Amino acid sequence: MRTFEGSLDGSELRIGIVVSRFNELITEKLLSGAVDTARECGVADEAIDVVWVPGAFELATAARWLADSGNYDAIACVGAVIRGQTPHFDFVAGEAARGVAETARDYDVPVTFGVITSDNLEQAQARAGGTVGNKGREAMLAAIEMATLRALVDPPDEGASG
Ligand code: INI
Repeated sequence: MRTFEGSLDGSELRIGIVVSRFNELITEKLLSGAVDTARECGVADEAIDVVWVPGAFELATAARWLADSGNYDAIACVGAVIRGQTPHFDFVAGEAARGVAETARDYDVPVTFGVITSDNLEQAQARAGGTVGNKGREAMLAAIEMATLRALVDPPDEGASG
């Protein structure tokens, strides 16, 4: 039996972060959580690219562009959809989740979901570096673990003769 598990060593990784501007007071905290975590894990500053989009609905579109470039080992998406602010909550939150999941599947690059979906601003604050952690940090930890896991189970063809 063989067991594979990724690590939190980001020193060899190139990371993309897509962050939405809607609810920026929250999303800037998610971005900080993601960037601080990447640095803690050893990702070089010049290996971190941050891309801003208007809202959570647009996260997956930009994530696809980054995945398509082939320049990233993992992509973390962060955003905040707050129910009280829109009757479209379910559509925006649902499409954001679906789009991110489809991107991960279509491009074979880990794309993680650091999007807060909450009923109100207080709940969002609690998940953006408050009492319930930081979803941006969680998304970055998952991105790094998945990228390092991939390197174990699906390593590049280095040294293959041909
Ligand atoms: N986008 C968010 O990221 N969070 C929200 O809470 C939100 N609300 O409340 O509507 C929101 N809407 C904008 C949406 O993501 C798109 O940017 C917009 O519909 C244009 O496509």
